Amino acid sequence: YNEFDAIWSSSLTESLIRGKPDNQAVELTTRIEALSETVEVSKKPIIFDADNGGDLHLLKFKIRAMENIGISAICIEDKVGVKVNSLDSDQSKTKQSSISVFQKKIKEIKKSRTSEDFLIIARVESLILGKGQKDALKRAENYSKAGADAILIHSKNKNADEIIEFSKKFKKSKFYKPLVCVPSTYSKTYEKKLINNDFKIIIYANQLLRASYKVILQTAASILKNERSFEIEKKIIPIKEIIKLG
Ligand code: SPV
Ligand code: MG
Repeated sequence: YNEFDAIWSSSLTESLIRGKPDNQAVELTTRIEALSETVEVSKKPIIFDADNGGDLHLLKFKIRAMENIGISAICIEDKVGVKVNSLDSDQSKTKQSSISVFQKKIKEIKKSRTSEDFLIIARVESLILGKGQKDALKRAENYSKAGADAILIHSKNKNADEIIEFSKKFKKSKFYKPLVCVPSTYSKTYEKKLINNDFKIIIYANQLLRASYKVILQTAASILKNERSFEIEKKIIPIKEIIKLG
């Protein structure tokens, strides 16, 4: 059946499945190592959400580890300090990186990768932080100049207007690079509209975990209430099907 083209290794969902918040409590190294099991069973390209990439002087080792394991792309976001998930309504503690510091990280990744097929996606948080189109554009151009292969423009608006406006402006830039978006809050927007506005990668960052978590909670509640699993059986995948998944 229809399949997704790639896997997004989300910092949010990789943290939540370990019972931790999306604040870099789960070390990048732990997440990278865990993905070596994913590549044993999947041929799909993996885009690794590396938060802000961590310390500049340690980045080269992480890049080597990612490439060795078979990860296809790294995505780093221009935040510094204590991390708050971008979709959180309270961004008062979030600080954006200076352009030059973030450029250094992009250059370090570019220098460290052994293959140009390992892509660098630079994520601009300006719209999340209310800094406006001008700031977003300036950053995207500078990250592109530093060597980013693609730009992720993030937004937590209810519609896609601001990222489409960004796309139209960035398209005219001589530093234009392919665009990536994450339609979590603007879920009413059809992919077609995003594709028609030049987005090349569309990431469904958390929907599958949200789906499974809901049923996991229902299942636990049902077993605890009924003191048997019979009542929930029709809502969960039959044993004879799940044993065939491996
Ligand atoms: C993630 O999935 O961890 C992301 C996307 O970075 S967001 O949660 O919107 O920050
Ligand atoms: Mg993340």
